[in-house]
Amino acid sequence: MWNVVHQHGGYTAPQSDGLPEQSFSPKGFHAEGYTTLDPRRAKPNEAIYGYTNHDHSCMLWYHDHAMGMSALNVYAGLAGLYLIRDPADERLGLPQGEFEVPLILQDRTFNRDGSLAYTMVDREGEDTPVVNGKAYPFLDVERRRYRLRILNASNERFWRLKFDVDPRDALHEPPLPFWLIGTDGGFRAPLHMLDFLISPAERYDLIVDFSQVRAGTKVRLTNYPGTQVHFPGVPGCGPEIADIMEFRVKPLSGDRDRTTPPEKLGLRAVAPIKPKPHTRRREWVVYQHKLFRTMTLNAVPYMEPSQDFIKEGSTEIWEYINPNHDAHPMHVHLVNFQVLNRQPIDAAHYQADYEKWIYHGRKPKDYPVLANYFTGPPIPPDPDETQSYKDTVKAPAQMVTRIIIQEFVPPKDDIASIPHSGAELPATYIHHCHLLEHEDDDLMRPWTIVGPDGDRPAGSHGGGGHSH
Ligand SMILES: [Cu+2]
Repeated sequence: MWNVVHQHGGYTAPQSDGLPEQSFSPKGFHAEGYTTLDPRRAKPNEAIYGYTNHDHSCMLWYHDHAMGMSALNVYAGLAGLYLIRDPADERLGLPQGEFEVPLILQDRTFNRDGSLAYTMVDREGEDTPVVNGKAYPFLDVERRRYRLRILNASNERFWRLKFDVDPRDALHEPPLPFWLIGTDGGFRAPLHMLDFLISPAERYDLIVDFSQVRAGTKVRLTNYPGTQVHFPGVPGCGPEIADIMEFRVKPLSGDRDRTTPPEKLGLRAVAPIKPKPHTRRREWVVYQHKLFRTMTLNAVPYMEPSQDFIKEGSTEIWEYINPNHDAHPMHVHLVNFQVLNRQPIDAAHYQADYEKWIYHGRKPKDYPVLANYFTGPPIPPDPDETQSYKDTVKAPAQMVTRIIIQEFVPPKDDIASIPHSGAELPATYIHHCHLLEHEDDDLMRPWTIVGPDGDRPAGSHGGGGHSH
């Protein structure tokens, strides 16, 4: 199978980012955009990439990003975690070693012989929860605090997760609250929670205190009843999954728990990025073609060259306009961002007028003015999204979702003294829906960071500058 690896959440130069057009095959065939560092050392069926890593701790992941087949490749298993550590974190008093547990959540369907079935071809959807590659697993835990680092690596499934305890085993009410201490981009101020909605590609870093239940308790990680594959709840995209995994609580072995209680962790609140009156807004319409049902951003196919040129160092507000009936998790390469707000729109009218604009030759005067379609005031982000850095955001149905991205700057230094491993301008990256079948469908577009001398790289015309 053709494939290419993308480090999700990484601060990476374009030539190492694993864009779809950089795909290559086991036999050494290369897509037109194939790149490798140190070409003399790479075999034809290899690519050498350089990752800068961040200067702070966070949980990234890597997965296949091949042109038109990332859904199949990830389903088959091409996904894994990539942890960045900061020595300063040692002093926080977090659960470590066997008490820090990564959990990769996916949904799968199995044939009778145990082999993987890929049902999305028929849009049936997967029926079995798989954690770290195991269906319905269990984990023995002690009566102490654990750090659970959760990634939703499902192709399409949203989960609303909670910890369930039989009321007879509960010592308190509610029995097992937990604290959110980090998201996609790293730590945040601890937030007390009872459940949370996680879309594909999002990460939640949790502290769960199993000393709050008796030994012998079976704590179940479950999906909130009624949570459909596609949030908020359009049935028909796959069976509901209730139970995911079980934690079997045992007595403390050895030392008492010396980790810091979550509310006393020295984690500072992330300062909000404040938009200024002149901060540039950029609209991205999640557009589904009314006849063919294919999906694009701004009704432009992925392979059309970049039309969005962003001055290096600038701050922008991106508005994901979603007139559809379900949510899309939008992922931006290279940058971390903050969720600004969401605002409901008259989706039917917006969609109709947007189509009018397309079918009447995309004249600027026909382009729907977003402000004319608001049906209510902006809504602040959910508590688990505020004051944290994200690389993936839920763009709910019939809403505009606004994110603010500060300082578009690619990593320019060469990595490990390898020539041409740093970014050069113009630097083209992508953003896309992280429902993998949507990404493959075409809900993905390039965008380009350019130097200070203008909107477009020199010599480009009519939206050129898509660097290969
Ligand atoms: Cu989508």
